[in-house]
Amino acid sequence: MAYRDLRDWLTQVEELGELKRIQGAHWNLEMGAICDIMFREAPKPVPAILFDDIPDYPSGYRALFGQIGSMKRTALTLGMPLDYSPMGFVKAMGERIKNIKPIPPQVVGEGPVMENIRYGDDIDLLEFPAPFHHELDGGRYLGTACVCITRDPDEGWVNVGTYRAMVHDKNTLGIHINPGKHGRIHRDKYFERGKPLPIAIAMGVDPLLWLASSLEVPWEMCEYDYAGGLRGEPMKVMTGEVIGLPIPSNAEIVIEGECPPGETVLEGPFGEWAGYYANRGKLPVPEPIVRVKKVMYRTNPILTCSNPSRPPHEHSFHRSAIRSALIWDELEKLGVPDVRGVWCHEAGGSRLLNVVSVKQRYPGHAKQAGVLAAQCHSGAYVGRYVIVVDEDIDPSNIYDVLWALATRSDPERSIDIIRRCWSSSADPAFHPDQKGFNSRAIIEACRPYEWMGDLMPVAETSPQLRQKILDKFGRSIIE
Ligand SMILES: Cc1cc2nc3c(=O)[nH]c(=O)nc-3n(C[C@H](O)[C@H](O)[C@H](O)COP(=O)(O)O)c2cc1C
Ligand SMILES: [Mn+2]
Repeated sequence: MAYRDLRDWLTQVEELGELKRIQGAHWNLEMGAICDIMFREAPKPVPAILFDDIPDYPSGYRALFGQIGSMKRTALTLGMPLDYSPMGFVKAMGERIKNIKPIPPQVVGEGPVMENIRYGDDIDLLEFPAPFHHELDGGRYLGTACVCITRDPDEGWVNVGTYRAMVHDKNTLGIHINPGKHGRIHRDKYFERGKPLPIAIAMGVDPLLWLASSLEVPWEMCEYDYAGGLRGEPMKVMTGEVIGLPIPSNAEIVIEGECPPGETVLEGPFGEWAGYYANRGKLPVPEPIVRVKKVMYRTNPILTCSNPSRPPHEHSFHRSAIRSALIWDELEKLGVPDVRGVWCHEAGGSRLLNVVSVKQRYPGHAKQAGVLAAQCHSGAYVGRYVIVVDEDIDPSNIYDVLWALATRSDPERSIDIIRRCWSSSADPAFHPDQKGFNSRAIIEACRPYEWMGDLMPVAETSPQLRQKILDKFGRSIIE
């Protein structure tokens, strides 16, 4: 059943047995470390973790980590059946994306987020238990599992993107938006005119909106409309009093403010999704400031947090699964036939190591799939390797992918490099002074198309013989 807001979603997650409540963990390192340790060491599915009784904060002021960190929670968020294999989910999600009809948000006059309102001197961003996530971080982060709302000053459309925000003092944040991100292009357009960027930042939003805001939804497509399309009913928004932009009326916390051009504060370092402090290592970086003018929050707010670190981390799985579906959808829309699967491996931070499987139909088909997977919008940002495999390889099965790579490719014949592609300060393979571009390897780990009539058979038991053996000797030989 569709949920109404984060609190309703949490009730359903608890019924699924996927919510762990922890009392007394400190905002300073303990919450982040618990999340990091659990997502790498606890048996799967790792539950969402709701921290309460956080030292220095009133009981009831909670922090939620690991929100969408399992198959069931990903599917629940999207209103899909809860039990899929990874590839089964990617296929089903692909169907949803293919048929999506964006639905604009419904504007309402009020919402639960208005329960508490602060202006001016009464604002204190550390009223919320913003975590100090990892040991080498440079500060406390209010915005990680957040959504940032901006408007394009030329074209008028609204973007909702997840960009991290570090608390600088009681009413200012430093915000890190990478080049090419939609909110960054909006900000650059305001700054080019010498004008401040109006911005809202919300935490504890409908998990589906958070999911949409952190994905590569196309340019000019508002993530409110996209999330509404995925849900089949509109998101609820109010018009922000200070900035005039739509803000989620059922969020836990909403901040309105502006980024004035030319004003920066030191931001970071912050442990990032690829598993490193890649931006400038141990050093903070000057980033534009957000001056906060108004804060609204629900009574006993839940601050949603996300703790990227060495993978697998809390959002590895859902980002791999959903980005795989997005890339697959784009390949089909670009006219690539017979794509049989896509998987963005968690070990690559769900971006750096992507595998596409195709049933080769013509010479050059595999290369076309690989190059487009590396450059379509969902795959273009900080990719590195795209491995193309045949249809008998499950791209999410890393052993089979490595088998195909080791046995069906020859480096000289099979690897092409595309230079000067869209990278990021988060690309750990580049020195801080050399960030910006990276290259891509397209690796054809398929059997060469020209051999198709003359394939070397795979040395494995046929399905028919396998069945006979299992019938005769019982499944106990494999279970
Ligand atoms: C937890 C989390 C934190 C993120 N932090 C940032 C960030 O600080 N800066 C950034 O540019 N992208 C960040 N991203 C990635 C963007 O949210 C993602 O690329 C999204 O597509 C951006 O929206 P846009 O396409 O509308 O720009 C983060 C994603 C997640 C899941
Ligand atoms: Mn966008």
